[in-house]
Amino acid sequence: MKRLLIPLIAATALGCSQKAPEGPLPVIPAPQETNLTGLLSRVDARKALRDGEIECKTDQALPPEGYLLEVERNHVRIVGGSDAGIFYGIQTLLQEAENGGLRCGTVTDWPRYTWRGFMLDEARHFSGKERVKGILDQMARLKLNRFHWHLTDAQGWRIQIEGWPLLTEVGAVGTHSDPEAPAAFYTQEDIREIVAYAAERHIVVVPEIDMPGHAAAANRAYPAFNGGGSPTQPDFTFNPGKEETYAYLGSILREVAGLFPGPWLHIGGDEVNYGSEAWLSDPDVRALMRRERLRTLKEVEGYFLHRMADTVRAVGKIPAGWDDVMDTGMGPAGEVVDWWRHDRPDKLRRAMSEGFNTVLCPRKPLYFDFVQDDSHTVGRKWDGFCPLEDVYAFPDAWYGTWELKEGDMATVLGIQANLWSELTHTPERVDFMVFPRLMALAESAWTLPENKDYGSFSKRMEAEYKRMDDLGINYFDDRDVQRHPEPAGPEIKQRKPQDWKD
Ligand code: TNX
Repeated sequence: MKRLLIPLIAATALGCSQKAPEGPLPVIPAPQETNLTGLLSRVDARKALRDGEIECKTDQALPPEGYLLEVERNHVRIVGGSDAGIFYGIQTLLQEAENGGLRCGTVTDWPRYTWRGFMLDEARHFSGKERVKGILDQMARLKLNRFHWHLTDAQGWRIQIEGWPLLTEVGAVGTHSDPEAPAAFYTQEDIREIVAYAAERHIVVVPEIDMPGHAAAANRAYPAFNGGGSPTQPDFTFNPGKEETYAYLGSILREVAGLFPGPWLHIGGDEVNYGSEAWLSDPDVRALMRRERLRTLKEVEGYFLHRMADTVRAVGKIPAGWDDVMDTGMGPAGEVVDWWRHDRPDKLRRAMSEGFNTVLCPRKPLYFDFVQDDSHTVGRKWDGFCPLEDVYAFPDAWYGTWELKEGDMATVLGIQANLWSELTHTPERVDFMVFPRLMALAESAWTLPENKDYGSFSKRMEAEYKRMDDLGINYFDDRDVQRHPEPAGPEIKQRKPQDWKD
């Protein structure tokens, strides 16, 4: 039996009041089952908060991330299905303590989904180590457990690769709003620090090295592997016709794999057609097409992605990619696809019928670069946007639109929100787009649909708003849209050619 000292909370001398307070347990995400019998007196709670000890143990009969939390007169006990389960039990206890005191009774809890993710794009604008740690703190508290880190794109390459130093010396220069912004990137030491910080919070970091498209920053550094682009997306692709490209990218992926202990390595694979037409006039690609009998650009893309997925497996990782990879003949060999094209439910149906491990992250409602209120002007709106309520209602409210039922969704691993950072150039803007939607995401990812209730969520959010006020988080206040005005977007110095118009 493990004993865990938690300076904040104690089990000694607990006395329960007669009656449990009305209303739901003040915790986000809402736990699955509670049986509450009373509330600790303020004095006892304060004493408990001063010098306590909690009994913690694991029991493998519980779901791995599940836990049982018992608060009795003189005792607090957490049984977790694993250390992660114990950690989540502690998160519940800490939130209770913050929000009105410890309840006596039991909480029996486990997650709906094993993949509860948030993606941060650091290529378009760089957030940096301290901000990322802050996001990981918020995620952990909300029981989110996957941090998808979009580290490379046309606007910047943000991860040091020892074998290819120009990737950061040259490729890390610039942002979406300022192509001349000084180089900003993570050293390998920074990466190790962040990965360890995440692991302490039971968060797995999923690195993404986007290929063969979205590669212009790398191509600025090493033009030898440039596969060309289009007038609006210059130098967009890696060159799939050159054998050297595979060796180059293979050595990058090997270094990346060594930095991230988690099982997944994401190789992007999105929107390749924005630049792949250039391949038709490239002699090396044409030779490849003849040699391998590839008739179309899609087939070239598939050839490239199959080889890179093999490389990912060879370095000991599970390949992950955006749902576009399914169009190139990639089959479900255990890899993960992120379904993002909300207007293509056929792709989701296909992923389900073919048995792809799928993460649901459709633009609507899970792209946090879309605005969350009609009055907002900085961020995407496409025949609608991504309000808090929609994030909360996800995914169940969409099953009808997708023509799918819960029973069809056996290979859904979970859900994820993505913050693309073209227009989030400051911490204030990141906060404004992420909160309070991150709380709704967490409840949608953790809590079973029968235990979700938007009215209860809104009540429990009151404490969250207070806490965010104390922390100085610049959230969007959906109760009073004037309260935190929308921060201005970036001034785009030299707008780079790109795919989006709004
Ligand atoms: C599409 S989603 C992209 C990103 C953009 C985003 C903006 C995806 C796999 N690719 O490159 O930043 O739209 O919403």
